[in-house]
Amino acid sequence: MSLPNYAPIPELYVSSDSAQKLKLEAGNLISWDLTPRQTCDLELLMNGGFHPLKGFMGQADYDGVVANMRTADGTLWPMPITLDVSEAFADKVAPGQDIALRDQEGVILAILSISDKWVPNKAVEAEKVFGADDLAHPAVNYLHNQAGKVYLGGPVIGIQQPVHYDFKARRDTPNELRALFRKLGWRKIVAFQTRNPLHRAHQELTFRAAREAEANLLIHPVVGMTKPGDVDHFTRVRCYEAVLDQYPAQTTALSLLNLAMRMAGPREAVWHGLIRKNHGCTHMIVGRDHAGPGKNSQGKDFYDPYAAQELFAAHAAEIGIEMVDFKHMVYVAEKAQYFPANEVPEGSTVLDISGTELRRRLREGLDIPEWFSFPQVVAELRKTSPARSKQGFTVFFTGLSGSGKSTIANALMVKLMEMGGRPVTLLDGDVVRKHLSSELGFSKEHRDLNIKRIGYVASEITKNGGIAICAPIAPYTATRRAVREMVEAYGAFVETHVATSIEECERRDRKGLYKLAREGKIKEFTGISDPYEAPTHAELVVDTEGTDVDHCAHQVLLKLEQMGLIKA
Ligand code: PPS
Repeated sequence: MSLPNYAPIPELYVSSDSAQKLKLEAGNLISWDLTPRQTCDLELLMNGGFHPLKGFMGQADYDGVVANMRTADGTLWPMPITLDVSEAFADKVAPGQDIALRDQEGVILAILSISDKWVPNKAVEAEKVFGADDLAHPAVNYLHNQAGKVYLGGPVIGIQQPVHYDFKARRDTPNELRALFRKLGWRKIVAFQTRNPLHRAHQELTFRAAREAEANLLIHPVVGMTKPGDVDHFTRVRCYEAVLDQYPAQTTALSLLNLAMRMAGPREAVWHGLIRKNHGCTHMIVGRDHAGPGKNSQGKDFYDPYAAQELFAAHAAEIGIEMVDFKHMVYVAEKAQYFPANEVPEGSTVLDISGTELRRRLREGLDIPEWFSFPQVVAELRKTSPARSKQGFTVFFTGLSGSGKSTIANALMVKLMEMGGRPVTLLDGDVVRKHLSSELGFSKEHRDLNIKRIGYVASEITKNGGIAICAPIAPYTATRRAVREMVEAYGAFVETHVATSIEECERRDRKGLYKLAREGKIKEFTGISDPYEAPTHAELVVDTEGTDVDHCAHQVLLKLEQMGLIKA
């Protein structure tokens, strides 16, 4: 079981001559523009990373995988790999038809011969695959709020790999890695899957894991899609490259995997095992809470921390790869050395810094000791995560029309400008609708589009170190969450609910719109004839009834100070 298979794995690509021909012919086909996640999935389907899958799953395979982790022919495969599309697109195509799959720049990557088209039961998929139909799980949120309503399945003909301009030399297909292992004569290869920067404890544990298994080590980080809020892959790869020098020469390789993770814990661990097997590895390190999604909406862990190891162990023979247990490594001060937590000499001082503590220290610009991480890694992290008081951020006001959002936002803007230091941009509801969204109305679809545009601009401002203040109604929770995810990739998102009641807004009726809405002269009016989903997890709630604007703006400033975003 633990001998590598150097022989090439089947890919789904056609020859380059056929690819040229197909590309021309595919110009006449209906095209689907792949989402970033689908592009990741397609890349691994085509290059054999998802072997033995031959395309996006049809309904029988999907049903089997959802129900019991097996495709229709009984093959172990724990994760649905599906092509989700909108209803409008699904209406235009039918089984038996070929469609072109294009990347976001319009390049044709593959042809899908549609064999199945169906509407999945997403609640069942969430329960079975992710363990709970709970939107706090990033993949469940994706399933309900981002994925299309209809699935298409069928075999894929690969035309070309998705183009990557970054870290080209560090990306390898399964066959390229197999060839490399053969060339180097590596017979046992232990893979380390990660979505985080490596610190000294990781270096120690991977080194030990490889030594115990008498294997070489493949550091195989995911650079496709990880958990929202993770350190971006550009920074991480620079960190991995720095850590690579810490291993004995010729023992360790680094290769980037363009996988879109689902954070599905136990099922994800089995999936990662199959993917590593396809990449020629013989062992994989599975840790505590492998690919864990964080807490559920009740504040509890989604999975038992050892469930991933158990499920992997139960299927190890079938996966064809051995599991190496992750040892929790801690630093023992007296010995100036790392030890597995269960081998610490009695009476010694154990030092450890949790992920949360590390983020706090980075945020606040505090010391990160050398025993914890490598100076180059810390320097890279500091470059991309400057102290919070130097980062960009977004204050996102939400509330009914006339609740006072714009007034507070304006007051906040001038106060922040008075303080100086960072450029401030106000994206007020009305102003945005005049410039960015002049063609949009107030249907759910148009409102969502409007908010996503605001979110996009705010995330760009945040990324570039500025302050974005947004003040739309933004009535839908899922859309606000999507904006949060966009912004949090670069800085803090401070959702502020201006919680003025509908009665008070209507009483004020500054623009006379409530009256018109009551008379039916304005349709789909928020709070009257259209929904407003009040936030339940906003960073701040301000009440404008009986409080003046200045005080409300001050409350926001205090919150920003408390979050370390501004200095008093
Ligand atoms: S949304 O839902 O977030 O896209 O709305 P937003 O872009 O903030 O626009 C709200 C402003 O448009 C005016 N207006 C309406 N609001 C709600 N519902 C309907 N049907 C509507 N029609 C026009 C209204 O002046 C809102 O301004 P504010 O500043 O919120 O009072």
